[in-house]
Amino acid sequence: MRSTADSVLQPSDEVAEALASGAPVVALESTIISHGLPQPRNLEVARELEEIVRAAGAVPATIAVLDGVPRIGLDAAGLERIATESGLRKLGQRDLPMAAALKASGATTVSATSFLAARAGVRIFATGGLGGVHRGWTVDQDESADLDTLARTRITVVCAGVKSILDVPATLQRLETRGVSVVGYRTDAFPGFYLHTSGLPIDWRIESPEEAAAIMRGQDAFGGQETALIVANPVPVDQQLDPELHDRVLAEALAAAERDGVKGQAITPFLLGYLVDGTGGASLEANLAAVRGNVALASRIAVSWADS
Ligand code: PSU
Ligand code: MN
Repeated sequence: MRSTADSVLQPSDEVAEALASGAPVVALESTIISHGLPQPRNLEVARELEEIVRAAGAVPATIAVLDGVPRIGLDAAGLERIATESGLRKLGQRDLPMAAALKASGATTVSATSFLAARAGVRIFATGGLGGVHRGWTVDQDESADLDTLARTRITVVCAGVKSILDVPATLQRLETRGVSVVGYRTDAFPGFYLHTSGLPIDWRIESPEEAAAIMRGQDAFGGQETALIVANPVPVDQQLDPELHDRVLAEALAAAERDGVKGQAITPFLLGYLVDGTGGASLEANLAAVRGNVALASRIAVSWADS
């Protein structure tokens, strides 16, 4: 028998009720918890991010696949599983049918989370930094599936730009080519993930969550291709990683990845982990500051969107 998206996705009761009544919901991804942050801090962070959403008057929907079932909103036991279970896979959008058929469990990346959130009817999503074009693309063509999904998924992603381990100018170029709208939140510069700025300009700037909601209404009104809106929200200057330390340790991390032949799905967690160790944990604090700010802003956008 054929099944539809509705019968495959499993929203939590709380998320299902919120969606049915038009209350604000914010999607949160699980790869950052399972593969992007060290244990045991990751479980505290998973809980804290949900609290930030609730404090703003919205409902958190952390997304992951458990035993083959895409969950839209996790209970306490589910959160604990994604933070502590060994052998959890990292699932992009293309992995979802296999995970479902083979009853696998895994954390969802920006691509899988955006895809599932949009299908469940969740319009706003917060993460740390997007994936993008990797340095060395000319040799191995490693471009995160995040970009392709965002080029054909109607979702608003609040992020601190793209991860600084990437080729940031090439990633911005790809977003332009693929027609993904990008706005800076109270900034004219594209954020640099761990850093307040990447040094690259953005064409559009907004000052309020209401302006983000207005752009979203505009996307729907134009009715073109179902693209995403990226709201780029920089980590505050006083909470960023020291730029010199960042540049030095990142150069070491990239050299180590090259030397060890780290590629594909493993490269992003490898580089993020190297930065945490190499900066004595300072990159972790900057990453968390960025994510917290993004979750708070996404919640305000969700509230504004629900009111509009
Ligand atoms: N943001 C963070 N930490 C992370 C990620 C994002 O602060 O670990 C994850 C996201 O899930 C993103 C993924 O989709 O890294 C990108 O992986 P890849 O480059 O293999 O597509
Ligand atoms: Mn990749």
